[in-house]
Order: sequence, then C-alpha cells, then structure tokens
Amino acid sequence: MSYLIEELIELPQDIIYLATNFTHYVKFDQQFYYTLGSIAFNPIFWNIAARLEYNTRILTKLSFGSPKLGCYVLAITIFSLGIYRDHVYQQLLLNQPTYLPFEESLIIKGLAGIVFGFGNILVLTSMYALGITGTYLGDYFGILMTERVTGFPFNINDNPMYNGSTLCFLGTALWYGKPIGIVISLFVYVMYKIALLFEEPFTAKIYAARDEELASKNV
Ligand SMILES: *[C@@H]1O[C@H](CO)[C@@H](O)[C@H](O)[C@H]1NC(C)=O
Ligand SMILES: CC(=O)N[C@H]1CO[C@H](CO)[C@@H](O)[C@@H]1O
Repeated sequence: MSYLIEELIELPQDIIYLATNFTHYVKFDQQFYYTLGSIAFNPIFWNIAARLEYNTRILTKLSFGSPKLGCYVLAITIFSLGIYRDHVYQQLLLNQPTYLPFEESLIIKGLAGIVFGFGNILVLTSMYALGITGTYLGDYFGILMTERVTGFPFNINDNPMYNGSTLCFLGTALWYGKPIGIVISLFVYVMYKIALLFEEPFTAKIYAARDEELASKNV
C-alpha cells in the first residue's frame, strides 16, 4: 500500500518528465508511418466499399444477389483488416522505446487495464446491440435497423465503437509503457472523427429516405 502511495506521489513528476522529453521516447521511422497507413486504410476502404455498394450494388451482385451475404463478406473483410492492423500496431510497439517509469508502474498498469477493458466493453456491447449488419454498414446494402438503438452503450456515448476502439489502442500503449502508442491513439481518434464526417450525414440521409417512404405509404 505504501508502495502505491509512493508511486502516486512520483507519477506527476514522471508524466512531466515524459512530456518534456517526449521525442526521446518515440521514433518516427518507416514502421511508424506504415502503422499510420494501415490505420488510415481501414476506414477509407470501408467507406469506399460501402458507397460503391450503395451506388452500384456491386457487392450484392457478386454475392448472388443477396445483400445480407454481401454485407457478411464485407464484414469479414473489415474484421480481418482490423486484425492485421492490430498486429502491425503490436509489432510497432515492440520496436519502439519504452518509458520505464510507466512500464514499471502498477498504477499505470491498472489504468491501462481499465482503459482497455472499458474500450472493449464499448466495442463488444455496441456490436451486440447492432448485430453484424448493423455494425458493418448494412444500411448501405439497404438493410436498415427497424428503430434506432438507444440502450447501452449508446445511452452513454454517441460513437461507442470508435471511442471504444481508440481506448483499446491507448490501453495497450499504457500497458507496455510505449509513448508512441499515445501518438498512434490520437491518430486513431482523428481518423475515426474524419470517418464520422462522411458516415453520419450519409446514414442520416439513408434513414431519412426510408422514413419518407414509410410515411408516404401510410397516408
Ligand atoms: C467519442 O465520443 C464523443 C462523445 O460522445 C463524440 O463526440 C465523438 O465523436 C466520439 N469520437 C469518436 C472518434 O468516436
Ligand atoms: C534527456 C533529456 O532531455 N532530459 C530532460 C528531460 O526533462 C527534464 C525536465 O523535466 C530535463 O531536466 C532533462 O534534461
């Protein structure tokens, strides 16, 4: 217990030291840029694929005319790309400098566990609430949710999938005491923010069109 208190007292000092010497603990090398590239690639890929589907129905056509199958194929592709990206991130962390005061700190480890655990809860519960087609851009295939999901985790956050994913990156970075991971997590957040600029208005448009159609049928 006294050890933890000692650590807690030293922590602000360690954080200031890291902040003022940050460039000593990050290497902006080729692997770093490759990691940024693979993080950026995923949302760009799924936005292009989904819009292509919406405009041409190409994935549905390639899936024997089944939008559901088309969406599942896209889901598997996006999921696999995500696993590859996580692997690239893990490899990057291995080759980057470690900030020992973080790596050795029980408090930071505990915080990392909470951040990672909470991030995972957000991702998994939103997937569960939305289902596969709801999670993986089903609306672009014409597979719409009957009503807006408002339960957990959507009652505590507007974008639990993206925020949760960002927290998983951050939690991993803290756990291994890798300052570069904090930079990467910021980048992940910004990429998702940009993706939302494209996705939110588009989704709103698709649902508005559906509601208009329903309304015109009801009168
Ligand atoms: C994270 O959550 C906040 C608060 O709901 C939201 O404004 C933001 O767009 C989300 N960011 C991302 C990248 O998901
Ligand atoms: C290596 C290095 O740059 N060390 C600096 C880290 O930051 C402290 C101030 O917090 C400086 O005193 C060190 O010189």
